[in-house]
Amino acid sequence: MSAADKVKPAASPASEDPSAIAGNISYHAQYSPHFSPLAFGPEQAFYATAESVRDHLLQRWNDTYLHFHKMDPKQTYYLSMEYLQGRALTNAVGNLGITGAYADAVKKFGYELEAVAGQERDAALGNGGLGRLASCFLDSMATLNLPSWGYGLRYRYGLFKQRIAKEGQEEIAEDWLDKFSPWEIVRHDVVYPIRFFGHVEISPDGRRKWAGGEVLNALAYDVPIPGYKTKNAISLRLWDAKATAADFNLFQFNDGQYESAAQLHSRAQQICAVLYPGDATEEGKLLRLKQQYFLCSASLQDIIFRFKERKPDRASGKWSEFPSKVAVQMNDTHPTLAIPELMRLLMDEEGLGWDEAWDVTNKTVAYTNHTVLPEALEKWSQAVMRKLLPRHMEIIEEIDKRFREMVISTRKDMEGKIESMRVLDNNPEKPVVRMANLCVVAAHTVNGVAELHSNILKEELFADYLSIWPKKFQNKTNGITPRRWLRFCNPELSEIVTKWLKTDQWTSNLDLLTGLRKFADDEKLHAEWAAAKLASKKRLAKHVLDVTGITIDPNSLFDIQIKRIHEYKRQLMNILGAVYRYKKLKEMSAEERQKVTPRTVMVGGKAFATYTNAKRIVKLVNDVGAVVNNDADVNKYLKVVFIPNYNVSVAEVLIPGSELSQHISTAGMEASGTSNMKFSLNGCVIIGTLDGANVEIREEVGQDNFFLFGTKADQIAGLRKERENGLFKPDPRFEEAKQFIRSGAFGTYDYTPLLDSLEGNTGFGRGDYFLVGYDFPSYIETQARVDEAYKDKKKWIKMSILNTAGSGKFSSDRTIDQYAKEIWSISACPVP
Ligand code: CR6
Repeated sequence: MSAADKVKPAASPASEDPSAIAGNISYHAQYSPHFSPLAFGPEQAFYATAESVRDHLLQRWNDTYLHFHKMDPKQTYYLSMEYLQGRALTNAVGNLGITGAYADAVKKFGYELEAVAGQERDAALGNGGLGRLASCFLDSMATLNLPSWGYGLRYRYGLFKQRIAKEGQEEIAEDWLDKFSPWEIVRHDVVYPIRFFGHVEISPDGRRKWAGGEVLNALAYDVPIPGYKTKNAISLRLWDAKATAADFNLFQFNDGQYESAAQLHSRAQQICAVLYPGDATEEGKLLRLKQQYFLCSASLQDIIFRFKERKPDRASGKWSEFPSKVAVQMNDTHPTLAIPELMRLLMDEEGLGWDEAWDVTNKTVAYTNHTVLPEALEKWSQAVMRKLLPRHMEIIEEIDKRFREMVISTRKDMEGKIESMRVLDNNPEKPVVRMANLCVVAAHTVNGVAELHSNILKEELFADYLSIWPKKFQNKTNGITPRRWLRFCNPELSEIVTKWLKTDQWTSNLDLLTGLRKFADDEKLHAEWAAAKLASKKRLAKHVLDVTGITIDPNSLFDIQIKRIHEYKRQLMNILGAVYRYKKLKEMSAEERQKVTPRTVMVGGKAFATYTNAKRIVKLVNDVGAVVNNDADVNKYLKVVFIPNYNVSVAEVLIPGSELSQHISTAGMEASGTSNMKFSLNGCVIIGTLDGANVEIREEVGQDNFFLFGTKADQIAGLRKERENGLFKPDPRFEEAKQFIRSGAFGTYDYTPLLDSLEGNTGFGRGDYFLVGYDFPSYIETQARVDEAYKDKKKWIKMSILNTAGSGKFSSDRTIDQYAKEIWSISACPVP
C-alpha cells in the first residue's frame, strides 16, 4: 500500500499537528522521487519522515544564515577531517521538540518512530573520539546559538564496517550513501576551484603566483545542525570533489580510450572516496595530503567569500578586520594546511604583504592537539609537499626561516633548541615538514583536551615554545552532548532525572545534575534507578543476541570496553584479566563458584586495517569468548563477548546498559577519552587509570565512586627505563594468564607474536611498552574490589547515581562555551 492510500499528501511542513505532519510525510513519499510509489515499507517511511523533518531544518538553516548575515558577528569555523554524526532523525526531532508529534504521525502509517529511526544508516565520517567530539561540538554550538560552522569532507564510504570471520576482523566498505542521505542539501552555487601540482610563476613586478597543474572543483553539501530548543540551525558543510564536463575528453572517449577520457573525473572521485586511505604507498600519502588540502582550500575560499558577502566594501581590502570576524579552529594537525593556504590567498590573491598576511593568519587560526603519541604527530615529506603544493612549500619555508630568525634575534638562550622546534626537519635522509610545529608557530592559541594532557603539552611536547609564548597554551577539557548521550539514548533514566530534579533543564544545563546528590540514599530513587538500568540492560542483551547469537544474563554485571583497538588502550590487559578470571573459575569447586559475582565482559571496537597487533587482540577476544561461553561449568559466572561493528548507534544501546566500563590506558597516553564521560553520565562506574579526563571525572564523581588502579603518568618513563635495564619482575598471575593462552586453551591460532610484545626488555612493540605487566596485578585486585562492591546492591546504585550527578562538567556545552570565550571571542547570535 502506498503512503497516499493511508494519508492525503500535504506539501507544507508542519511541526505540531500529527495529522498535518503525516500529510507532509505522505507528500514526500510521493513527490520526493526516490522510490516508486506503491510500497511504503519501514525504509520508505524513514526517508519520507526524514525529508519531512529536513524541511523544518532547512527553514531554520535559512533563517539562521540570514540572521548571521544581517548581524555580521564574528564567526567560528571548525575544520575537521572527521565527523562521527551517527544517525540524525531521533536527535533532530528531539532537538526541535517534536518527537511526540512525529511519533503520532508515523503511527498513522502503522509504524513506531523508534523502528523508523532504526532504518537510518550511521554517517560514520570519522574514526573515533576526535570525530565524535567534532559532532558533539556542532550540537553544542547550535544549542548555544553561536555563530559557528563545521567544515569537513563528504566521504563516499565512511569508516569501514567490521565483520568478525574465522580469521578475525574483516573490513567491508561502508554504505551510507548507497541510497542517499536525506540530511544533506547540495549547493550547486557553492563551488570553488582547487589546484594541485603545477609551479610558481613570478610576474615582472616580483609577485609570485601558483599556476598550471590540475584543477578540480569543490562542491558544497550542507547538513543542517539544529540546536536544542532554539531556532538556530548551523551548518556542517561537507565538500565533494568534482570534475566538469569540460574535463571530459569526448574525442578520446569516442576513440575508445574510455579511462583516459575521464581521467580527471576518476581522480576527483578518489579524493573523497574514503577517510584515511592506506598510506603505506607513495600514492596513498599523496592522496591523503590532497584530501587535507582540499578541505582547507575549499573552506578558506568559502570563509573569505562570506567575509566579503556580509559587507561588500570588504572586497576592496579591509583585511585587518578579518580576525575580528573569523576564527578558524584546526581539529588536530590534519587541517594544518589552512595556515599556508590562508597566507597564499591573502598574499597572492588579495595582494597583502607578508607581515600583514602573517598578522591576519596568526590572529585567525587556533590549534587543538589531541595526542602526544609520536607516531600520530604528522610529518609530511618535503618532496611530496613541494610536488603537490609548490607555492605552499615556499610559504612554509619562509615561515620556518622567519621563526628561526626570530628566535636567534630575541632568544639567544634558545639557540640550542632551534633544530627541534623548527617547522622543517632537514634531515638529509628524510626531510619533512612537522605539522604540529607549524601549528604552534602560526596559531594564536594551542590547547590540549584534558588537564593532564594540556600539562603534558606544556611540560614536555611543547615545553620549549612555552618559554617563548607563555600565553599561547590553554586547556579545554573535552565534553559530550547531553542530548544525544543521555536525553535521547536513555529515555528511561532521563525521565527519572527529570522527575527527581523537577525540571528537564538539565538537558541544556548539565550542572543541575548535582541536584541528584541529595537523593543518593533515597530508596524510592534506588528502585526507579535500578529498574531503568535493568530495562537498558535488557535492550543491550537483545542487541548482543541479534548480532552475535550469544545469550547474556541481564542480572550479571555488565562490564564494557568499547573504543578503537589500540595497544595503548590496553584491551589486551582486559582480556588477560578475563582469561585469569576464567582459569580461577575453572579451579574452583561448584560451591565456591556460587559466591562469585557473575560477569559479562564485553569488548567492542575496530582495528585499523593494517594494525596487526590490534587485529590479533580482536581475534583473541573472540577466541576466548568461544571457549568461555561454551564451557557449561563456568558460563553462568562469566561470559566474554566481542561486540562487532562498534559505531555511534551501537554505543547508544551499549552505554545506557553498562554498569562498569573500562578506561585503562597507560597513564599519559590517552589525551582525554570521551566515552568515559558518556558512561559516567549514564550511571556507569569506571575502572580506570589516572589518565586523560579520567582524572577529572574521578574528581567530580568522588574517588569512592571510581575504581582507580595503576601507574601514574609521571612514573611511566622511569618504569620503561627499569624494564630496559632488565629489572622488571613480573607478577606470577600475569605469567599464569599469558601461559594459559600460550598453552592453546583458546584454540590453535598463533598468539606468540602478540604475547611476545609483552616480553623482553627494550623497544617499541616489544618489551611491554604499554606496561601491561606492571599494572596487571593492581588491575585484577581492583576488579576483585568491583566484584565485592557489586554484591552490595545499595552501595552500587548509590555509586551509579553519584556518577550521573557528578557528570555536569563534561557537557560539551561547557567546553564550547570556554572555546567561545577564551579562544574564539565570539558570542551568541540567536535568531529572534
Ligand atoms: N583518538 C585521543 O586519543 C581524545 C580524542 C578527542 C584522540 C582521545 O583521547 O578523547 O582524540 N586523538 O580529543 C586523536 O584522534 C588524534 C582520539 O580520538
